[in-house]
Amino acid sequence: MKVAAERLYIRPIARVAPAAGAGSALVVAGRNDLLFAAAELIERGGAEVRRRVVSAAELQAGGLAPLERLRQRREAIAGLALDRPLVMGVVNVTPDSFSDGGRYLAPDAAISQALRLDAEGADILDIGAESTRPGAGPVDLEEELRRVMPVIEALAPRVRARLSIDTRKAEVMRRAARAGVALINDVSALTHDADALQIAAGSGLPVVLMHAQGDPRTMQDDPRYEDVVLDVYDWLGARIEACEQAGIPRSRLIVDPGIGFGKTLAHNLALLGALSLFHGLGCPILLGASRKSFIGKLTGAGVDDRLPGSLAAALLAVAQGVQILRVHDVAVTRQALAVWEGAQGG
Ligand code: HH2
Repeated sequence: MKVAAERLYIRPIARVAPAAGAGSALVVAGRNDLLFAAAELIERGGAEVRRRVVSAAELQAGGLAPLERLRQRREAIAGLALDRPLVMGVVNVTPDSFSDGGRYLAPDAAISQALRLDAEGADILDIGAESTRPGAGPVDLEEELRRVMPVIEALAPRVRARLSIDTRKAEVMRRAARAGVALINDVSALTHDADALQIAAGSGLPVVLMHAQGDPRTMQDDPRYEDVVLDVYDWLGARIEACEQAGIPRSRLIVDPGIGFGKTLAHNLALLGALSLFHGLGCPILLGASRKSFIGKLTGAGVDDRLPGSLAAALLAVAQGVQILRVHDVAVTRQALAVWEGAQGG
Protein backbone atom coordinates (compact mmCIF):
# COMPACT_ATOMS: atom_id res chain seq x y z
CA MET A 1 0.00 0.00 0.00
CA LYS A 2 1.47 3.37 -1.02
CA VAL A 3 1.44 6.01 1.67
CA ALA A 4 3.45 9.20 1.20
CA ALA A 5 2.05 11.46 3.90
CA GLU A 6 4.08 12.76 6.82
CA ARG A 7 1.58 11.31 9.25
CA LEU A 8 -0.78 8.41 8.98
CA TYR A 9 -3.86 7.64 11.06
CA ILE A 10 -6.13 4.62 10.99
CA ARG A 11 -9.77 4.84 12.09
CA PRO A 12 -11.37 1.40 12.32
CA ILE A 13 -14.93 1.45 10.94
CA ALA A 14 -17.72 -1.08 10.29
CA ARG A 15 -17.56 -3.17 13.44
CA VAL A 16 -18.53 -6.77 12.88
CA ALA A 17 -19.75 -9.49 15.22
CA PRO A 18 -17.13 -12.12 16.10
CA ALA A 19 -18.79 -14.84 14.05
CA ALA A 20 -18.96 -12.95 10.78
CA GLY A 21 -15.88 -13.60 8.68
CA ALA A 22 -13.53 -12.87 11.55
CA GLY A 23 -10.63 -14.21 9.54
CA SER A 24 -9.96 -11.04 7.59
CA ALA A 25 -11.32 -8.54 10.12
CA LEU A 26 -9.08 -6.12 11.97
CA VAL A 27 -8.69 -7.12 15.64
CA VAL A 28 -8.35 -3.98 17.76
CA ALA A 29 -6.70 -3.72 21.20
CA GLY A 30 -6.18 -7.47 21.23
CA ARG A 31 -9.88 -8.09 21.79
CA ASN A 32 -11.45 -10.91 19.85
CA ASP A 33 -14.83 -9.22 20.24
CA LEU A 34 -13.57 -5.90 18.81
CA LEU A 35 -13.42 -6.57 15.09
CA PHE A 36 -13.71 -4.13 12.20
CA ALA A 37 -14.28 -4.87 8.53
CA ALA A 38 -12.65 -1.70 7.23
CA ALA A 39 -10.77 1.42 8.17
CA GLU A 40 -10.56 5.04 7.18
CA LEU A 41 -6.95 5.69 6.26
CA ILE A 42 -6.07 9.32 6.91
CA GLU A 43 -2.89 10.85 5.53
CA ARG A 44 -1.81 14.27 6.71
CA GLY A 45 0.96 16.25 5.11
CA GLY A 46 1.14 19.89 6.23
CA ALA A 47 -2.33 21.42 5.93
CA GLU A 48 -3.49 18.74 3.50
CA VAL A 49 -5.53 15.80 4.81
CA ARG A 50 -6.49 12.89 2.55
CA ARG A 51 -8.99 10.22 3.56
CA ARG A 52 -9.94 6.95 1.96
CA VAL A 53 -11.72 3.80 3.04
CA VAL A 54 -9.84 0.52 2.75
CA SER A 55 -10.94 -3.00 3.64
CA ALA A 56 -9.42 -4.70 6.67
CA ALA A 57 -7.77 -7.24 4.37
CA GLU A 58 -6.16 -4.54 2.20
CA LEU A 59 -5.06 -2.60 5.26
CA GLN A 60 -3.39 -5.58 6.89
CA ALA A 61 -1.64 -6.63 3.70
CA GLY A 62 -0.09 -3.14 3.58
CA GLY A 63 2.11 -3.72 6.65
CA LEU A 64 1.69 -0.15 7.91
CA ALA A 65 3.59 0.68 11.09
CA PRO A 66 0.71 2.19 13.15
CA LEU A 67 -1.20 -1.09 12.84
CA GLU A 68 0.94 -2.73 15.48
CA ARG A 69 -0.25 -0.45 18.30
CA LEU A 70 -3.83 -0.58 17.12
CA ARG A 71 -3.90 -4.37 17.33
CA GLN A 72 -1.87 -4.98 20.50
CA ARG A 73 -3.62 -6.32 23.58
CA ARG A 74 -3.97 -3.75 26.36
CA GLU A 75 -2.63 -4.68 29.77
CA ALA A 76 -4.97 -4.56 32.78
CA ILE A 77 -5.23 -1.17 34.49
CA ALA A 78 -5.14 -1.18 38.31
CA GLY A 79 -5.83 -4.91 38.15
CA LEU A 80 -8.93 -4.41 35.97
CA ALA A 81 -9.00 -6.38 32.72
CA LEU A 82 -10.03 -4.37 29.67
CA ASP A 83 -11.97 -7.02 27.81
CA ARG A 84 -15.33 -5.45 28.70
CA PRO A 85 -16.29 -1.78 29.28
CA LEU A 86 -15.50 -0.42 32.74
CA VAL A 87 -17.61 2.19 34.49
CA MET A 88 -15.96 5.02 36.41
CA GLY A 89 -18.37 6.81 38.76
CA VAL A 90 -17.89 10.53 39.38
CA VAL A 91 -17.68 11.88 42.93
CA ASN A 92 -17.26 15.67 43.02
CA VAL A 93 -16.30 17.04 46.44
CA THR A 94 -16.82 20.58 45.18
CA PRO A 95 -19.17 23.53 45.71
CA ASP A 96 -19.33 24.35 41.99
CA SER A 97 -19.19 21.31 39.68
CA PHE A 98 -21.37 21.79 36.63
CA SER A 99 -23.79 18.95 37.27
CA ASP A 100 -23.83 18.37 41.01
CA GLY A 101 -21.93 21.32 42.51
CA GLY A 102 -22.38 21.58 46.28
CA ARG A 103 -24.36 18.37 46.64
CA TYR A 104 -21.38 16.37 47.92
CA LEU A 105 -19.09 19.05 49.37
CA ALA A 106 -19.53 17.80 52.93
CA PRO A 107 -17.32 14.70 53.39
CA ASP A 108 -20.23 12.58 54.66
CA ALA A 109 -22.33 13.41 51.60
CA ALA A 110 -19.44 12.60 49.24
CA ILE A 111 -18.75 9.34 51.07
CA SER A 112 -22.39 8.22 50.90
CA GLN A 113 -22.57 9.10 47.21
CA ALA A 114 -19.39 7.09 46.57
CA LEU A 115 -20.75 4.12 48.52
CA ARG A 116 -23.95 4.31 46.49
CA LEU A 117 -22.03 4.28 43.18
CA ASP A 118 -19.87 1.42 44.50
CA ALA A 119 -23.00 -0.60 45.30
CA GLU A 120 -24.40 0.22 41.84
CA GLY A 121 -21.42 -1.55 40.30
CA ALA A 122 -18.82 1.13 39.56
CA ASP A 123 -15.44 -0.39 38.70
CA ILE A 124 -13.65 2.85 39.57
CA LEU A 125 -14.66 5.85 41.69
CA ASP A 126 -13.14 9.13 40.50
CA ILE A 127 -12.81 11.54 43.41
CA GLY A 128 -12.18 15.19 42.56
CA ALA A 129 -12.16 18.38 44.62
CA GLU A 130 -11.48 21.03 41.98
CA SER A 131 -14.16 21.80 39.44
CA THR A 132 -12.81 22.11 35.91
CA ARG A 133 -16.10 23.19 34.37
CA PRO A 134 -15.85 26.08 31.90
CA GLY A 135 -15.23 29.33 33.76
CA ALA A 136 -14.16 27.66 37.03
CA GLY A 137 -11.38 29.30 39.00
CA PRO A 138 -8.47 27.37 40.56
CA VAL A 139 -8.62 25.89 44.06
CA ASP A 140 -5.54 26.22 46.27
CA LEU A 141 -3.62 23.17 47.42
CA GLU A 142 -4.63 23.29 51.09
CA GLU A 143 -8.31 23.60 50.22
CA GLU A 144 -8.18 20.76 47.71
CA LEU A 145 -6.44 18.47 50.22
CA ARG A 146 -8.88 19.48 52.97
CA ARG A 147 -11.82 18.49 50.76
CA VAL A 148 -10.52 15.33 49.17
CA MET A 149 -8.31 13.51 51.66
CA PRO A 150 -10.95 12.66 54.30
CA VAL A 151 -13.13 11.20 51.55
CA ILE A 152 -10.33 9.04 50.13
CA GLU A 153 -9.22 7.91 53.58
CA ALA A 154 -12.76 6.91 54.53
CA LEU A 155 -13.43 5.08 51.26
CA ALA A 156 -10.12 3.24 50.75
CA PRO A 157 -10.82 0.45 53.25
CA ARG A 158 -14.55 0.25 52.47
CA VAL A 159 -15.15 0.05 48.73
CA ARG A 160 -14.87 -2.72 46.20
CA ALA A 161 -14.18 -0.27 43.35
CA ARG A 162 -10.70 1.11 42.69
CA LEU A 163 -10.27 4.74 43.69
CA SER A 164 -9.05 7.36 41.25
CA ILE A 165 -7.89 10.89 42.12
CA ASP A 166 -9.05 13.60 39.72
CA THR A 167 -6.46 16.36 40.20
CA ARG A 168 -3.95 18.54 38.38
CA LYS A 169 -1.69 18.96 41.45
CA ALA A 170 1.37 16.81 42.12
CA GLU A 171 1.07 17.04 45.90
CA VAL A 172 -2.56 15.87 45.79
CA MET A 173 -1.47 12.95 43.59
CA ARG A 174 1.29 12.06 46.05
CA ARG A 175 -0.93 12.17 49.13
CA ALA A 176 -3.80 10.34 47.44
CA ALA A 177 -1.44 7.61 46.23
CA ARG A 178 -0.19 7.16 49.79
CA ALA A 179 -3.80 6.89 50.99
CA GLY A 180 -4.53 4.05 48.57
CA VAL A 181 -5.83 5.38 45.24
CA ALA A 182 -5.17 3.08 42.30
CA LEU A 183 -5.32 5.60 39.45
CA ILE A 184 -4.40 9.22 38.69
CA ASN A 185 -6.76 11.22 36.47
CA ASP A 186 -5.35 14.54 35.31
CA VAL A 187 -7.41 16.74 32.98
CA SER A 188 -4.18 18.57 32.07
CA ALA A 189 -2.36 15.32 31.16
CA LEU A 190 0.40 16.12 33.69
CA THR A 191 1.12 19.57 32.21
CA HIS A 192 -0.41 21.86 34.86
CA ASP A 193 2.03 21.18 37.70
CA ALA A 194 5.78 21.09 36.99
CA ASP A 195 6.23 18.20 39.46
CA ALA A 196 3.33 16.08 38.21
CA LEU A 197 5.26 13.95 35.70
CA GLN A 198 7.83 12.98 38.28
CA ILE A 199 5.33 12.29 41.08
CA ALA A 200 3.09 10.27 38.78
CA ALA A 201 6.07 8.27 37.54
CA GLY A 202 7.26 7.59 41.09
CA SER A 203 3.79 6.53 42.25
CA GLY A 204 3.81 3.54 39.90
CA LEU A 205 0.09 4.18 39.26
CA PRO A 206 -1.70 4.24 35.92
CA VAL A 207 -2.53 7.75 34.65
CA VAL A 208 -5.38 9.15 32.56
CA LEU A 209 -4.03 11.74 30.11
CA MET A 210 -6.90 13.97 29.05
CA HIS A 211 -6.72 16.50 26.24
CA ALA A 212 -7.71 20.07 27.02
CA GLN A 213 -7.10 23.25 25.07
CA GLY A 214 -6.53 26.19 27.43
CA ASP A 215 -7.36 26.56 31.10
CA PRO A 216 -10.89 25.98 32.52
CA ARG A 217 -11.37 29.72 33.07
CA THR A 218 -10.98 30.62 29.39
CA MET A 219 -11.06 27.36 27.44
CA GLN A 220 -14.51 27.89 25.90
CA ASP A 221 -13.77 31.44 24.66
CA ASP A 222 -12.94 30.58 21.06
CA PRO A 223 -11.37 27.13 20.72
CA ARG A 224 -9.81 26.45 17.30
CA TYR A 225 -8.15 23.47 15.64
CA GLU A 226 -6.84 22.69 12.19
CA ASP A 227 -8.50 19.29 12.37
CA VAL A 228 -9.84 18.65 15.86
CA VAL A 229 -9.61 14.85 15.78
CA LEU A 230 -6.08 14.71 14.38
CA ASP A 231 -4.85 17.61 16.52
CA VAL A 232 -6.13 15.94 19.71
CA TYR A 233 -4.59 12.63 18.60
CA ASP A 234 -1.20 14.26 17.95
CA TRP A 235 -1.30 16.14 21.25
CA LEU A 236 -2.06 12.96 23.20
CA GLY A 237 0.70 11.17 21.29
CA ALA A 238 3.15 13.86 22.36
CA ARG A 239 2.03 13.59 26.00
CA ILE A 240 2.51 9.80 25.88
CA GLU A 241 6.08 10.39 24.68
CA ALA A 242 6.72 12.91 27.48
CA CYS A 243 5.42 10.37 30.00
CA GLU A 244 7.57 7.60 28.57
CA GLN A 245 10.62 9.85 28.84
CA ALA A 246 9.72 10.55 32.47
CA GLY A 247 9.54 6.82 33.18
CA ILE A 248 5.83 6.06 32.81
CA PRO A 249 5.43 3.23 30.31
CA ARG A 250 2.67 3.36 27.70
CA SER A 251 1.06 0.31 29.31
CA ARG A 252 0.26 2.48 32.35
CA LEU A 253 -1.38 5.28 30.35
CA ILE A 254 -5.02 5.83 29.39
CA VAL A 255 -6.03 8.47 26.83
CA ASP A 256 -9.10 10.69 26.85
CA PRO A 257 -10.10 13.23 24.15
CA GLY A 258 -11.52 15.57 26.82
CA ILE A 259 -15.11 16.22 25.76
CA GLY A 260 -16.02 19.84 26.59
CA PHE A 261 -12.51 20.98 27.40
CA GLY A 262 -11.77 23.79 24.93
CA LYS A 263 -14.18 22.45 22.30
CA THR A 264 -17.23 23.71 20.44
CA LEU A 265 -20.28 21.53 19.83
CA ALA A 266 -18.90 20.63 16.39
CA HIS A 267 -15.53 19.68 17.90
CA ASN A 268 -17.17 17.43 20.52
CA LEU A 269 -19.34 15.69 17.94
CA ALA A 270 -16.40 15.13 15.60
CA LEU A 271 -14.44 13.51 18.44
CA LEU A 272 -17.36 11.31 19.51
CA GLY A 273 -17.71 10.06 15.96
CA ALA A 274 -14.02 9.23 15.64
CA LEU A 275 -13.21 7.60 18.98
CA SER A 276 -11.96 4.36 17.41
CA LEU A 277 -9.05 6.32 15.89
CA PHE A 278 -7.56 6.78 19.35
CA HIS A 279 -6.85 3.02 19.66
CA GLY A 280 -3.90 3.80 17.40
CA LEU A 281 -2.15 5.41 20.38
CA GLY A 282 -1.77 1.95 21.92
CA CYS A 283 -3.55 2.81 25.19
CA PRO A 284 -7.01 2.17 26.61
CA ILE A 285 -9.48 5.00 25.90
CA LEU A 286 -11.60 6.76 28.53
CA LEU A 287 -14.59 8.95 27.68
CA GLY A 288 -16.28 11.52 29.90
CA ALA A 289 -19.43 12.71 28.15
CA SER A 290 -21.89 12.29 31.01
CA ARG A 291 -24.36 15.22 31.40
CA LYS A 292 -22.02 17.55 29.52
CA SER A 293 -23.13 20.77 27.90
CA PHE A 294 -22.82 19.52 24.31
CA ILE A 295 -25.97 17.46 25.06
CA GLY A 296 -27.71 20.64 26.18
CA LYS A 297 -26.52 22.53 23.11
CA LEU A 298 -27.84 19.82 20.81
CA THR A 299 -31.18 19.28 22.50
CA GLY A 300 -31.89 22.16 24.85
CA ALA A 301 -31.91 19.76 27.84
CA GLY A 302 -30.93 21.23 31.21
CA VAL A 303 -28.14 19.58 33.19
CA ASP A 304 -30.54 17.36 35.19
CA ASP A 305 -32.25 16.07 32.04
CA ARG A 306 -29.25 14.84 30.07
CA LEU A 307 -29.31 11.17 31.01
CA PRO A 308 -30.69 9.94 27.65
CA GLY A 309 -27.99 11.86 25.76
CA SER A 310 -25.35 10.58 28.18
CA LEU A 311 -26.41 6.98 27.56
CA ALA A 312 -26.38 7.49 23.81
CA ALA A 313 -22.82 8.80 24.03
CA ALA A 314 -21.80 5.87 26.27
CA LEU A 315 -23.14 3.29 23.81
CA LEU A 316 -21.62 5.10 20.84
CA ALA A 317 -18.30 4.93 22.69
CA VAL A 318 -18.41 1.23 23.60
CA ALA A 319 -19.43 0.41 20.04
CA GLN A 320 -16.10 1.94 19.03
CA GLY A 321 -14.25 -0.07 21.66
CA VAL A 322 -13.83 2.61 24.33
CA GLN A 323 -12.76 0.74 27.46
CA ILE A 324 -13.68 3.14 30.30
CA LEU A 325 -16.78 5.36 30.68
CA ARG A 326 -16.69 8.20 33.22
CA VAL A 327 -20.30 8.74 34.31
CA HIS A 328 -22.43 10.32 37.03
CA ASP A 329 -25.18 7.67 36.74
CA VAL A 330 -23.66 4.26 37.31
CA ALA A 331 -26.70 1.96 37.68
CA VAL A 332 -28.45 3.19 34.54
CA THR A 333 -25.23 3.08 32.52
CA ARG A 334 -24.66 -0.50 33.68
CA GLN A 335 -28.19 -1.39 32.56
CA ALA A 336 -27.65 0.14 29.13
CA LEU A 337 -24.33 -1.67 28.81
CA ALA A 338 -25.86 -5.00 29.86
CA VAL A 339 -28.41 -4.79 27.04
CA TRP A 340 -25.84 -3.63 24.50
CA GLU A 341 -23.27 -6.26 25.47
CA GLY A 342 -25.92 -9.00 25.68
CA ALA A 343 -27.08 -8.31 22.14
CA GLN A 344 -23.52 -7.97 20.91
CA GLY A 345 -22.60 -11.37 22.38
CA GLY A 346 -25.79 -12.96 21.09
N1 HH2 B 1 -14.58 15.68 32.89
C1 HH2 B 1 -14.69 16.38 34.04
C2 HH2 B 1 -13.77 16.20 35.07
N2 HH2 B 1 -12.78 15.30 34.97
N3 HH2 B 1 -11.65 13.65 33.70
C3 HH2 B 1 -11.52 12.95 32.57
N4 HH2 B 1 -10.54 12.06 32.44
N5 HH2 B 1 -12.39 13.10 31.52
C4 HH2 B 1 -13.40 13.99 31.56
O1 HH2 B 1 -14.16 14.11 30.56
C5 HH2 B 1 -13.57 14.77 32.76
C6 HH2 B 1 -12.65 14.57 33.82
C7 HH2 B 1 -15.80 17.36 34.18
O2 HH2 B 1 -16.92 16.72 34.74
P1 HH2 B 1 -17.34 16.81 36.29
O3 HH2 B 1 -16.29 16.20 37.17
O4 HH2 B 1 -18.67 16.22 36.47
O5 HH2 B 1 -17.48 18.35 36.55
P2 HH2 B 1 -16.54 19.43 37.23
O6 HH2 B 1 -15.25 19.49 36.51
O7 HH2 B 1 -17.35 20.69 37.10
O8 HH2 B 1 -16.32 19.01 38.65
